[in-house]
Parts: sequence; structure tokens; C-alpha cells
Amino acid sequence: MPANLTPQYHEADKEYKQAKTYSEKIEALKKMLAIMPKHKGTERLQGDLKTKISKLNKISQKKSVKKESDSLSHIDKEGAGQVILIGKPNVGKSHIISGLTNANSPVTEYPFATRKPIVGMMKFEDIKIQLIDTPSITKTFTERYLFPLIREADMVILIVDLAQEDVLEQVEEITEILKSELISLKNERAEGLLPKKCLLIGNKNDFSEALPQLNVLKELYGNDFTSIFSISALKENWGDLKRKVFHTLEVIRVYTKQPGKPFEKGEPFVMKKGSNVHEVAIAVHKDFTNLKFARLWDEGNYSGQRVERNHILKDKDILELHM
Ligand SMILES: Nc1nc2c(ncn2[C@@H]2O[C@H](COP(=O)(O)OP(=O)(O)OP(=O)(O)O)[C@@H](O)[C@H]2O)c(=O)[nH]1
Ligand SMILES: [Mg+2]
Repeated sequence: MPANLTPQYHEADKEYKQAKTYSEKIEALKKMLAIMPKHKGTERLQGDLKTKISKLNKISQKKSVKKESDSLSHIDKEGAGQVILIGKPNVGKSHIISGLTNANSPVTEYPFATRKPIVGMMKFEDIKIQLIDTPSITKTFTERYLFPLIREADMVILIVDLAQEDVLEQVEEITEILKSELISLKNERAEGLLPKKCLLIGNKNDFSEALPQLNVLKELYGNDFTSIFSISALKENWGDLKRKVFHTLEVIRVYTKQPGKPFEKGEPFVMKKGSNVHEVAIAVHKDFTNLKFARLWDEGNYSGQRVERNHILKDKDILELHM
């Protein structure tokens, strides 16, 4: 039986053939299906169109899922450093990030409330540090995009729940998962894969069984983490924790001063600990590769003395650069 297709149908077919995206193609196919005369002679064609639509739907869904997880596997760095919080479900990651930053990460009594990475900026004195809250990590399911995020971050905070009896297992489980992804928390210097700094924080130390649990962690993992300590997200005043995060990042703040003018405190240059005068000068402006000399002020020994290009700077030093 002839199909007797209308000119509108042929027009839609042309649109389909010229369509560049999956959604345009799907739209054109739907149009063809809608305007096609429905009788025995077009049954087969109707079936073909439906199959094409469903295949294209599947492909485009897969693409968008992949796109989303690709885009979650990188977060542009902002501020003085990027710190990622990881841990098993319900240990208090979101509670902690909500205390330290402006982020609005849902805190719930039930686990797995955090479904995507959430970024917040933590103010510490005159700088800001970027913190990332993450979906929980478990043996049964861990979001793949967490591995590149962890690898790229400048520092990791592993949080465990001291109110649970299984604190050792919590650390083991997470380090095992990371190791199996070629990331070793314990030997990251050798692997060169992980940020070098990792804090282990036992949360919920308002529970009576918390202290002995913390002591066991310190005994067993003392050498594997930059530092191990406990907090209670319910009782924290956050100042100490912010300071510890800043110190663990191993960065310094250096201020600059115009020659011949009194010091006006501006935004500091945030540099790696161990940076020298020359490195800071280049960070200030590339022309300072020709730096002739610099003068230094600090809170202790210096009040404008000349320092060499290779002089190592400390946090809060003030530099006057001369070309
Ligand atoms: N007693 C006590 N409860 C806490 C503490 N920190 C967090 N909680 C509670 O523990 C529960 C889980 O906290 P969340 O911050 O949502 O935990 P999470 O690690 O983000 O968990 P998911 O993202 O849901 O997997 C909430 O009911 C918090 O109020 C703490 O220090 N002490
Ligand atoms: Mg959470």
C-alpha cells in the first residue's frame, strides 16, 4: 500500500537529515511521526521512526550523564588553596563545611545527603581558602569524579566519626579505595599523585567514647597524616580549625610596599612556604626579573634592611622591590 506522505512530512525529513545535534534530530523525527498519515501502509515506517527516536534518546542521555560527570571532575581553584573534605557517610562533612564557610551544604541525620561537590570559601584573617564538600565514599559506591578532584586538590581532609566503634575501618576503607585508584594517602610523595598534605579529623568528640578512639587513631596512623586531631562540629568555634587548615597548606602571605611611601596594607601575595624574594618579585610583576634589590620589614628583626634575591620569606613579611 502506498504511504502517501505529505509535503510537510518530506520537509520534516529534510530537517532531520540536516540536524546537527541529537535533540534537533529527535525533534524532527517526532514531527515526522506526528504528521505522518496513520494507516496500514505507514505502519512499518512508524515503527522505524519510533526505534530511531528511542535510540537517539539513549545516546543523548548517556552523553549528558558523561558530560556532567566530566564537568564535576574539575573545580577551578580560587583563593589561597583548594582543600577537599572526604569521608564515609554521615561523619559530619557537610556540618563542618557549613561551619567553616558560607556554603549551604545540607546537614541531615540520614546518610548520603550530599550528592554533588559543594564549594565554599573559608575566610582566614585576610585571605580565603576554597573548601569542597563531597558525596560520601563507600566500598559499594564512590563517584568516579572524586578521584581526579582529590588528586588535584592542594590538601585533603579525611573525616571520621568518633562516635562509631569502627573508626579504624573507616580510615582503612577509604585509604584502600584511594589506593586501588593508584592514589596512596600514606605514601603520596613517592607516588606523586596526591596532594602532599592530609589531615585526619575525628569528628563528634562530644561523645564519651571519642577520646580513646582518637588515641587509637593517633597510635596507628600517627606517621601517615600531617596531623590527627578531634573536633565537635556541634561545639566548634572554628577559629582553631581554620588556623590548622591554613598552616597545613604551607603557604605564606607577603605584602608589598611602594618605595618612599608609608606601608599601606593591601591584598597579600600568597606563595608557597620557602619562596624567596626573587620568586615573590616575579609573582608581583614579570618585569621584576631585573630586580636590583629589595628591602624587608617584618614583625621581628627587619625594618627596611636590604635583602638578597635568594632570601627566604616568612608569613606576613613586607617587601619593597627596586628595579
Ligand atoms: N553529636 C554530633 N553530631 C554531629 C556532629 N557533626 C555532625 N553531626 C550530625 O551528624 C549528622 C550527619 O552530618 P552531615 O554533616 O550531614 O554528614 P555528612 O558527612 O555530610 O553525610 P552525607 O553527606 O549525608 O553522607 C547530622 O545529623 C549532624 O548534625 C558532631 O560533632 N557531634
Ligand atoms: Mg554531606
